[in-house]
Amino acid sequence: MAHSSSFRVRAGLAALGLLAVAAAQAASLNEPMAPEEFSACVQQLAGQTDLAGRPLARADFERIAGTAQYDDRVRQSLLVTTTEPTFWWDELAATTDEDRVEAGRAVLARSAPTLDRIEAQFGVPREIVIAIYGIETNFGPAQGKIPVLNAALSLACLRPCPETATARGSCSARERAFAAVRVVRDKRVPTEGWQGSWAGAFGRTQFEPDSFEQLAVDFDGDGIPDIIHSEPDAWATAANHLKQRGGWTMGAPVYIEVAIPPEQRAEFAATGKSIRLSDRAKPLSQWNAAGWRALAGDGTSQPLQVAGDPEAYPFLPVGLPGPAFLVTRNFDTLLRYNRSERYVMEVALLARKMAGGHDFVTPWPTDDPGLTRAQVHELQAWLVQKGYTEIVPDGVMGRRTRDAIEKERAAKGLPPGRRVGQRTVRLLMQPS
Ligand SMILES: [Ca+2]
Repeated sequence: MAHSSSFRVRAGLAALGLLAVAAAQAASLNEPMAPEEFSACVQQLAGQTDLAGRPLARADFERIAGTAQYDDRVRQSLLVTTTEPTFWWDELAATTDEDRVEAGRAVLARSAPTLDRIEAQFGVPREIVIAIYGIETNFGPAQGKIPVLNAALSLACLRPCPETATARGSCSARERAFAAVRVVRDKRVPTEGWQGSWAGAFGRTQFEPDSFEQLAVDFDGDGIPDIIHSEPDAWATAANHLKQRGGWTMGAPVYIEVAIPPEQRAEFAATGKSIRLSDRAKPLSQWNAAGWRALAGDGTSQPLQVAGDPEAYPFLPVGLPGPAFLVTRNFDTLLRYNRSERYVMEVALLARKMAGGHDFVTPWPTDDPGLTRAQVHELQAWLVQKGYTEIVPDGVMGRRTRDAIEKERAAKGLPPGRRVGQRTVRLLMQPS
């Protein structure tokens, strides 16, 4: 739900609802927070425990939060999210690459009995649960390395609540910090080594402390909801989130890629922004009657027919030209899990590929499509050989990799930029 890689940074930011204010506040992120400033902020938060959404004694907050330290990685991650542009085609290429599809299929195969029970109890498809697992932590190992208490408090101090947020539970960053303290108070996480993402999400499915408090489930039967060590607990907790916050319609797809009738295409012409018209929801049969068609894997148009005739509405990630979709209420449910449209489509596409389905048919409006993680890894190894020894090849397009790309593009006489795709990576790595 909130993470540390370049994709995850973006997802975390969206989850925090900070995108709108990020640009305006970026200036305040230019310097690390001084230790005394952090202490003063923690003291101020201590005086606000009566604003917590769930009870928290000031003494408990002071005792536990008093041990927290400012972590500058939180500021640096926030800064990247405000300055580093990202693209749908890059992120989908990495998050739904063949390696992740294969790894996901292996998890599905080895855990069928547990996933049978999760499907039955929560009414959520196993591919969706395992896609979340794959994207959040690469199926377990990438749970984050920042102490959660430090992350939650640093974030609350770097992103202070508006003075108008005086209702209980009214400010998400503050609430996350309070929840992190309560989770420690209630001994629901390890006292040593409780680590997660820069945005305070932790465990195999990256729950923020407040969601964890409300939704964590014990599913391996030891009586303890443990999303850090237990796969069944982490999966059931993710499924429980989807069930409680929106629910799932089994049999309804998250999205259907569509062909829009030519005479209706004008209003979707490219704006560079996503177009999501949730107030236009109507049954698929009515879209079909209006001339909209599903796009099959071979690019042919098919009638819009799904059992139960679910309601759907238009969603165009980048406008036209570009892929166009009708999305269902299942899309909205995933959006409540992580408030990022891109995250939702990543989960849905990865789930579909794991089930044997195909990628989007309509090309993205770029002549330089995104790289898989294996390709990013190869590029990083090449950059290390070129002398960029600060880069650790991990398949993730982070800030250092982008810094090196910027320099290498200039050296090769390519137009300035901090990204490469399938076409430019070949130009870059060509022997000169
Ligand atoms: Ca358990």
